[in-house]
Amino acid sequence: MSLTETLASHVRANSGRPANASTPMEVWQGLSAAVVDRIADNWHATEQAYAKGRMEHYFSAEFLMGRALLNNLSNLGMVDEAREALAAAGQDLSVVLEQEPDAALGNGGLGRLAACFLDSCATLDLPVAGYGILYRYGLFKQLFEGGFQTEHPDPWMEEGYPFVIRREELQRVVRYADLVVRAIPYDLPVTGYGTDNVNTLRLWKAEPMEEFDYDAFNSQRFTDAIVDRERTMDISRVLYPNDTTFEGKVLRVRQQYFFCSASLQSIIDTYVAEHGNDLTGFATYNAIQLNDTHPVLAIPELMRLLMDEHGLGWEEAWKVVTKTFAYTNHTVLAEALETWEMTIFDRLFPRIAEIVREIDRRFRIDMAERGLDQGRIEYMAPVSGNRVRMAWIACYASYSINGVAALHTEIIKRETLGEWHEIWPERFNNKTNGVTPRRWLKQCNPRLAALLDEVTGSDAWVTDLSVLSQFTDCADDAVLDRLSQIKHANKVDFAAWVLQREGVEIDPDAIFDVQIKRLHEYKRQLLNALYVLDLYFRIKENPALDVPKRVFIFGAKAAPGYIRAKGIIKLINTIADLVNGDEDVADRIKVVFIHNYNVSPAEHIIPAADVSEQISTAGKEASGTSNMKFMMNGALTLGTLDGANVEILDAVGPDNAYIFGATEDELPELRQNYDPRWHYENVPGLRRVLDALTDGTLDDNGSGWFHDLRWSLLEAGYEPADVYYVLGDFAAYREAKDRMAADHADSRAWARRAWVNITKSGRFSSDRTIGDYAREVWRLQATPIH
Ligand code: 26Q
Repeated sequence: MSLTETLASHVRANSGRPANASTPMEVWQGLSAAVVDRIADNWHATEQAYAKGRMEHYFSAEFLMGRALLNNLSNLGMVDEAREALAAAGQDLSVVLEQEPDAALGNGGLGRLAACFLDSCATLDLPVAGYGILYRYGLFKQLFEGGFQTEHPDPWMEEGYPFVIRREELQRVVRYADLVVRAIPYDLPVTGYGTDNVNTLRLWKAEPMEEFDYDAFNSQRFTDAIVDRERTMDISRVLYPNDTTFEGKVLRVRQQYFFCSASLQSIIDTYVAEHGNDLTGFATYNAIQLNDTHPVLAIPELMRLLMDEHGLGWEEAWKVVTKTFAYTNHTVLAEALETWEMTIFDRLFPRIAEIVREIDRRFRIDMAERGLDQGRIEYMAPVSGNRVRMAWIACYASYSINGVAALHTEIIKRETLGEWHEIWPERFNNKTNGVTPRRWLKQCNPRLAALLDEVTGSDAWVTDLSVLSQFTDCADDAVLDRLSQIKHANKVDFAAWVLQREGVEIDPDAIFDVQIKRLHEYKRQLLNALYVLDLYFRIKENPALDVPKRVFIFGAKAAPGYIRAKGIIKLINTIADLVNGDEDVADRIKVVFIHNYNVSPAEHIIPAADVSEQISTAGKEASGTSNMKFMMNGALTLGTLDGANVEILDAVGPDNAYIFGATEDELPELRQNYDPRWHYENVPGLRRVLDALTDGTLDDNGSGWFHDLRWSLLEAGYEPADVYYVLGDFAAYREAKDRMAADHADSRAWARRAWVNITKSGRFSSDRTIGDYAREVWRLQATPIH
């Protein structure tokens, strides 16, 4: 059947009207249903084919998927067909696509990485499934009220979401000491580019065992009838919005156990159906990747299922477990490490608590036999001081432990997980992150994609981005001028989008300087803000100052409880008001804070960027992934030697990136004698901007937050001041950023550097990353269904 026909019938079924009389939202629903219709048979065939062989299961509390429709149309080669089918019904594809809500089931980098990985696994025909939670509310919606962030619920699938299929027949029961719940799987199809395989993301929803407790109701206990039902629904109600500081909330650990237990039961069922009841061969057919420590409860839970439900002894079960799990670490921040109070485990799942204690007991014996001293054993023990340490359990039970960029892996080997590396160096490996070139180049930047097709003579780059490196040197002036025109056209589109969305007018001829990522002190949005304020004062002081036109673009959500991060948001909004409202600088600088930054806004912002801000304190950003997206779209990096920036610099060479600031190996010594006050008094511009925080120039509406920001940099009480070295790096940052802006005037030379970045971005494709995981960690074979 033609798409025009299936589309018409799906829209009709959905709206009760013909397509030309339906709303764009109804047409989005109908077209999405038509896509699922188109892939259904292949999806089923893929599920069957994978069940027979070895599979990898990607366990993650977060999948930041963004929108699905364009991605699926593009992967299936259906974009033109869809555009025509809609046109025939008087509907515009781009309008319809903008109806779709983002599936924001993640906070930031870790969740989006999981989504890019799923795309690459499907594209590479790899037997991989994702497992997580179907949060009813994704990451909060961010609004600004008087420059302050406010948070609002995101009921993203309330109007219906055609890409998710409830698998009633595959439901499982998850038991807590105080609550027994049903876990219902909702499957999302994951298409790949140019393949018939359709992989699966399985998201679990918690539902009450019985829709309603009639006993309680009949005996007049009306609230009791509702309470347990609500307690159950709470489990998959909302994504926790903090991404850097651990918070030991009972509901959070309930969520973790919920999806781990349900997913393992589902995997075991498939194993039993194919290979019978003897689970000793489980690890031959299954491997599980733990996306950080959030799913580490899967380790004791698999022990429980193997021993209590499938009759294995401890040693047998442990042998299976230690051949099954692989662990990815995403952070070196101490405050992010998950440790849970043992009493919470005792109260929620006593059998898991018992198994964790037994893991701990055997660990201590094992280590004593290896000759480790008591202090060292206590430091590494899975349970200590009545707390369960999830990272230590992961290290002890996993056959592979990896970091997410070369520098990050060296740091975890040396510091964060140093003790484990000493005992098991062979478990450690690096897997530098990547991003999918389908979403982050082909779909979001069709103009550049067309140029790449033309220059390379085919679209092979879409599934093998490394081919671009053969074309680094073949860009003549004609190609470079085309590249400049493409960037300009993208900036025109983006300016219209910003005007409509934020009410701010920006000039596409200005340099677009962008920092988009979660708000955290270590990411140093404050350093960027101080630069903008300093530049403003420089222009005010000397109106004749010869500086190129600039637009400073920010996008960031702060965790709702992270007050200092919220202070930085308020500060940037206040600087934006000051700068944008001042006639003296109006045609020189503008500041835009894009509210509610998410995957879809990123797809508008990144293709229009000239400068990619990657300015974290060296050693703190595990990898970063927006740095890769910008590079692919021809923005130049302004960054520190941190995370994957190191490898980006290595790929493009020092002439094609702007690197500044203290390095990770210099910082310990620099910190010894660090005196932020000295910088305040001696570094040009610093005193003026820091004083502006508190002298009435900038108004924090009585919150005291600007005072706190200044204090954190200069005094900070008992703590050392300015732990993220903002003032220490200010002069180097200002120099590099000024130089970069001046360099932009030579548009040919700039375009050449952009071209180098684009063509050298191959190793930052998630296809490369996933190829490495599949070969070196998962030992997986491609399994094409046709
Ligand atoms: C933990 C416990 C309780 C509640 C929340 C959390 C939690 C949730 C999310 C802790 C951490 C996260 C997310 C971390 C994250 O996104 N890390 C980023 O991962 C990227 C992919 O590897 C890297 O590129 C970034 O450098 C890293 O910051």
